[in-house]
Amino acid sequence: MPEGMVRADEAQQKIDKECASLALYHFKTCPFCIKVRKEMSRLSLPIELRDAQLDSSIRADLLQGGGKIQTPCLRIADARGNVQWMYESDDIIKYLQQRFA
Ligand SMILES: N[C@@H](CCC(=O)N[C@@H](CS)C(=O)NCC(=O)O)C(=O)O
Repeated sequence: MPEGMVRADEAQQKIDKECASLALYHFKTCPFCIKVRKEMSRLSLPIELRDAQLDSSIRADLLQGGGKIQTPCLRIADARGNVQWMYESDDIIKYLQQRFA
């Protein structure tokens, strides 16, 4: 994994808080997921990882919320509790870069 970017403590704490409303549904060995996880590491984003391959309840959440079993999928919740399910590794990477880079 690439070494993550270093931010001032306060800036990183703000990012950590924002990342608490995100979760990445992934398969450990999926190359598209690896690409996204690398970018998360590069940007030092502590986003919760949910293994949709091995954990059947996480798999069920993904199917019910996102509509299909495909990873990676980023679950994005906003302050009002609205939830967006973002598929496609390139779209997820673009989103993370635009929001956090
Ligand atoms: N174009 C998608 C491809 C994602 C993809 O094909 N993921 C595979 C895993 S590597 C998948 O979820 N397959 C469905 C399955 O295995 O049930 C992306 O870039 O995210």
